[in-house]
Amino acid sequence: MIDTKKFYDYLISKQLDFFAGVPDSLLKNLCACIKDNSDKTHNIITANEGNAIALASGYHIASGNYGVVYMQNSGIGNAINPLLSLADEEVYSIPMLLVVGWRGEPGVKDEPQHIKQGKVTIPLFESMGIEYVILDEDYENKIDYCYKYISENNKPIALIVRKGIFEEYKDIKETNKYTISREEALESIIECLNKDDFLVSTTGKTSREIFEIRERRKEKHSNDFLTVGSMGHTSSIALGMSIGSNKDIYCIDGDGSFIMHMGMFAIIPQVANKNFKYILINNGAHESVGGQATVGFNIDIEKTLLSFGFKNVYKATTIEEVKEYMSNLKEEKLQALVIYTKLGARENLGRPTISPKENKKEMMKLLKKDV
Ligand SMILES: Cc1ncc(C[n+]2csc(CCOP(=O)(O)OP(=O)(O)O)c2C)c(N)n1
Repeated sequence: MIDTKKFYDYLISKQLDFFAGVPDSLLKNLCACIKDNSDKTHNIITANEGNAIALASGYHIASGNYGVVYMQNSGIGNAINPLLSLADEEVYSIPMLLVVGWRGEPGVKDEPQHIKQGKVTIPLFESMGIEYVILDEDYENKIDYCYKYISENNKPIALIVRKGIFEEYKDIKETNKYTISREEALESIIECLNKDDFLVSTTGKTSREIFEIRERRKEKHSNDFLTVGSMGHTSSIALGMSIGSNKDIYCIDGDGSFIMHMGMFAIIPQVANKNFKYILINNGAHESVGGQATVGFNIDIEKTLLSFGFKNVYKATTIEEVKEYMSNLKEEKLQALVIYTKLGARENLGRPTISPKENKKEMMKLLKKDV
């Protein structure tokens, strides 16, 4: 294993001191260490991974220094456009170090949404013509190699990070002022739903908690589309479903996911039918991958949604408020509910035991029958 602080210090000793990216559970300790030791202009958690590539590019253009962009391999998709049309050697040729968490590495057990991404991670870099190095204990040599490569070739390079390689950095327990947990909020949302309402929930622990709540309530899962991957796209999936069906579709999003592709919220009110219901669980963090902050508490999400064209936006901080506003959401107009929750989840939280394909199949059967 690698001492996380020593790894960070070695990057700094090479003047690799400008960090940007979206956090990942495999990079949890590294992200905590960067946060603990860098100031906020030198560690920028971006809305999505493409933003981070562009940010590191601008920083390089202005300073001549090299940025470090961290991401989960799920984020490569968001990064491809600026990697190929901005940083690529056939365009502006911009050097930077990519630090990429390798979920779904072949041979390592992982969740369904990571399997294909894990398999194609290396081939994706190969086909983009991006050199890569797999990180191991000999990190000084690996960083030296990357540094030499980017400075000599003016190109990005990827440092691929396997599961469990970074040692535990001191566990910084983030807190906020809210009192209800995400799971409690989800439980009361589900209590308020009618039997023929459908929900689409975001990636991470939200969907895992919903799965377990349904198990506890001895209810089936076929009304819930548990979006296991595709971060930031939950609202678009729900919008598509609300157009394709006359059922009420409740989208349950997270603040990190909302911010990742917020542009879609300018589109939703232009086209959404009254059966699209939006609920955002705002804990101000990417809680599922280690609790790294989002700007969820720095921006006025309620006003933002109103300015995009939502008719009513409610803010709930207690279970009583969640229940009250859930009944308002049933009214036939475009409305949203933003629920503010504390951080944290149960230690023993499980994972859905039905496959995504099975989940989709059951849901489609049900929707078809009810049309
Ligand atoms: C494109 C992409 N980037 C990063 C990730 C890793 N990831 C999974 S869940 C998550 C955090 C989601 O945060 P939020 O929507 O606020 O929900 P919370 O975890 O706080 O409930 C991240 C960054 C991912 N799955 N996909």
